[in-house]
Formats: sequence, C-alpha cells, structure tokens
Amino acid sequence: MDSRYLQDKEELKQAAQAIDEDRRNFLTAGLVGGAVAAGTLMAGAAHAQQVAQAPAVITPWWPHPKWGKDDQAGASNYMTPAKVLDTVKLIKDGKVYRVGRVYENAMPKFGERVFVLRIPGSPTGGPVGANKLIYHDEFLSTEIGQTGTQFDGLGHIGIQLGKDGDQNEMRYYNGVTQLEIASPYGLKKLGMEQCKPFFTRGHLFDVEAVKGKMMDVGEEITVADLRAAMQKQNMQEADVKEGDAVFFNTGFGKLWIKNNDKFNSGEPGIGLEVAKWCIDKGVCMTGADTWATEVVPNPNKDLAFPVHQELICKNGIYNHENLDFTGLIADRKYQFAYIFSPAPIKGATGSNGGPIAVT
Ligand code: UVW
Repeated sequence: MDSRYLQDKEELKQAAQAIDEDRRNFLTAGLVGGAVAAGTLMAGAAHAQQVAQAPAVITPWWPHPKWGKDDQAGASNYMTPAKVLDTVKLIKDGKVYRVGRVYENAMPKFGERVFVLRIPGSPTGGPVGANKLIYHDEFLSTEIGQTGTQFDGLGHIGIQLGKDGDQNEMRYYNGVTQLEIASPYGLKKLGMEQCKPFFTRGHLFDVEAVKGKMMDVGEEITVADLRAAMQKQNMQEADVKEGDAVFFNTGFGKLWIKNNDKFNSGEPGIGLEVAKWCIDKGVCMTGADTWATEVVPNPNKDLAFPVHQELICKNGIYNHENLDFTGLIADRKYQFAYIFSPAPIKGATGSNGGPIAVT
C-alpha cells in the first residue's frame, strides 16, 4: 500500500512551517509542562525562524491514489453498504455508549478558542396561541468544529510548501491550495458538508491499562504499545480492517475540567510510527481522550503536530478528539460499531456532535 509516509528529515523540518507562530511557540517555549517564560518564548521564536529557513523538499501527496484528484471526502469514502453490514456484526448486546463529552464553557480549550452559550431573556418567546406556548432558543459562539469533542475535517490542517506566505503553495488534502479554499464565509473546498456520515467498526486500544497509569505529557504511544493492548484485550491486529476507526485511551481525559491547565499543557498520544501503522491499515479515523490524539510536544522538538499533517492532510484520514471511553472500558468493550454523522456545516473545518459506540 502507498503510505506516502513522510520520512525524510528535511521534509519533516519543512512540515513544521505549516503551523502558525502561536502554536509553534506553544511547543517550543515552555508552555508544555508548565509556566511560560517570556525569555523562553523569544528563544522559541528564534528557533522557529531557523526551522522556517530549512530548504523545502516535500513530495506532492496528490492526487489521492484511491479517490482521485477531485475527491473532497477522504477516508469517509470507506463508508459503503458493505462496511455498514460488516459493522453490524459487532452489535451483540444492543448497548449504546456516548463517547462524546458534554459541551460547556468550563471545558479545556486550545489556545484562545471560546465556547459561549447565551439565552438572552428567558423564555425567549411567548406565550403564543390560545395554548400559551413558551419557548427557548440559544445563541452559541464557538469554533464550532474545534472545541470540546471535536472532529477534524480535511480543511483543518495543511502544509506550507514553497516560501512562507505563498498561498499557492499552502496545500491541503488532495493538493487544494489556500487560494482555492479561503473565504471569510467558510472554506470553499473541503468543508464538512463533503464528509460522509460514519458507521464503521471501531477498535479501542486502552494504553493506559497497558502502562498501569495515566500517560503523561510528551509520552508517545508506540506500535509495541498497541500490540500489548491487543494482547491484553484479546484482539487480533488483522481484525483492524480498511475503513475501520481506531481509538487510543491514554487516561489523560481524567483531567477534563478537573485540571484544565495540565490537560492543555501538552499530552500523550500517537507519533509518526503509529500514524504510519494507521495509514498502512487504511483506517478512516483516529481518535483519543486528548485534544489532539497525537503526542505533544512531539519527541522531535522541531515538529509541530506532524501526525495531523500525515493523517488529515496527506491521507484524508479524519481525527476525533476529546472522546470519553470510560463506559466502554468499564464494561471491557474494545470493539464496537462507531456511529457519527458530522454536522454538515458548509465550509466548516470540523464538527462538534455526539458520537456513539454500540456493542
Ligand atoms: C490543532 O489545531 C493543531 O490541533 P487540534 O486539531 O487538536 O485542535
């Protein structure tokens, strides 16, 4: 299988350019693991400048070898009637697990993202009619696909090729450029309306259980960890099929709302090794109990969110973040039907919503 896996060291350096300065500072300036020191921030910026000057050597990853040059649906193309019928075989006891979290202002949020719900005046309207109906509406202001339980779409992540700022060389899934995608009214290509609803086989790797404790900031999940989890959970590697979804429990989700500072300070997660494993397997989606699924900071300090780039941008594989596997783990249910229909908001970068696992 053509994994189009990014292996060249220079390529890896160049990939770091795609992340904006704030995010790079986040990784290089000591936010990870604790306090932000202004001096360190400046050092981080200087370092980022060096990385930005690395020569550009990235092999184009488009057109997609399976779905062609005009495809905008990526790995959601795996959702076929055959996949649904295969998935149904995993439903044995009819139990439904909510694996998404409750949305509320108190939840940890990345960077300057916000979540504000208001009901100005209550009730919003009424009484109307002889039956005196009263009603409530709410106003919500948030990065709708990028707060709380969030599903990263294909327009969320790209890579700057060529010179910094060259919008013809900011590339997304299937080589779509910044000039083709950008609009203040929503992405003109790769918006969430292009993504097909998911009804697929899900596999959960409880890496926290393998480690015997909550994983820590910067701790990478390896393929060996996945194999240890499969052995412990009585699962076969060959059972992860093309178009399936894979999820990683790190234990870090226990910090949700209880210790937002630590939760936001970085995270355990998968690195480029497991990303390659996912690409080779041809999964449709990754997901975790963390805000990025991937290890932050990356063990290679020059890189910022390289797994996002490998999966989403180059291979069209989606990513579901801030999930909650508590119920599944309590019941020792590691394989299930995973059902999620992203909100088809035209031009959105991602989706909120309520994914479920059915066993
Ligand atoms: C980034 O936006 C890089 O991360 P996330 O998808 O985790 O929000």
